[in-house]
Amino acid sequence: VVKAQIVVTTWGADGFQEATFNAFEAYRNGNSRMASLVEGLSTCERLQCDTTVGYGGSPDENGETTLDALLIDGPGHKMSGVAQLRRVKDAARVAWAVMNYTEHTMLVGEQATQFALRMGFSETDLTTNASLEMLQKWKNNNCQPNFWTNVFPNPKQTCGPYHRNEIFKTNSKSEIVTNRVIDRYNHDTIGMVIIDESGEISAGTSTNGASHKIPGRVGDSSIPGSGAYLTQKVGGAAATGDGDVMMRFLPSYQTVEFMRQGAAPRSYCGSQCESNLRIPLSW
Ligand code: SD4
Repeated sequence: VVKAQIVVTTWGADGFQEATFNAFEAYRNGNSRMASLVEGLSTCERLQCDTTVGYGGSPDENGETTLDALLIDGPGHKMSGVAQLRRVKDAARVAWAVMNYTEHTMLVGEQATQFALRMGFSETDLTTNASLEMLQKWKNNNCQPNFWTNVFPNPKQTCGPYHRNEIFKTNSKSEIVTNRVIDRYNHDTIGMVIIDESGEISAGTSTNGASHKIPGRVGDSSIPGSGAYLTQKVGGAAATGDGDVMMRFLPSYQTVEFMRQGAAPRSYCGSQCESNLRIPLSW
């Protein structure tokens, strides 16, 4: 572990840099590592980084935006998260309240919202004109009646990319995935790792998850070991991408574990690294 004040964040544009800067400034101004991490993640939630963090992005099939966040603090291996948080903008701060005011590690869905409201967070609609537009565009492109049968999706047979059904086979996620190149424009989410001058680490994530997901879906970002992980005196990692695949392999945990065994941090970061060592994402 490097002993210095370091803030590392996923991505470099659309608010992510401000998030990094704000976290660093918060720490330099005397705030705790965790407070600084939360400040960084909250910056992205406020700025709706890439529309993939915070309100007004990645609408589910019903058009609702929900939020996932995870926090990990090195000393004591403290951890807390929220998943599918509804109608509250501050996912990272709610996750922090879970850490500070409960003995639990994760709260989900409507009950996470009720907890947040009891803690004094305000309730607000996470839908925006932009997210409604995303929903409409997707419906126009994908939810047309089937060409052969002229059947429009019914409740049992919907057109979303995350359903496996016969009629709307061509919308299946696997086809979308194989047809697309993964680059910075189609996966995002903020993941942040902070290391302080004594080598202590905090890490966390915040996201509004996958677009057009089936309501109720929990992604990788709030799952310990998947969205982020750290081991004191070894290092931290955070991951973004196709959460439905990633969460099956705990890539952040695996990366830190490889580092614990002596691998260089860049060794296991994936196809865009120089190294050909990869986290196995298939079995
Ligand atoms: C998820 N990994 O929910 C997150 C979000 C993401 O591109 O990175 N989307 O699957």
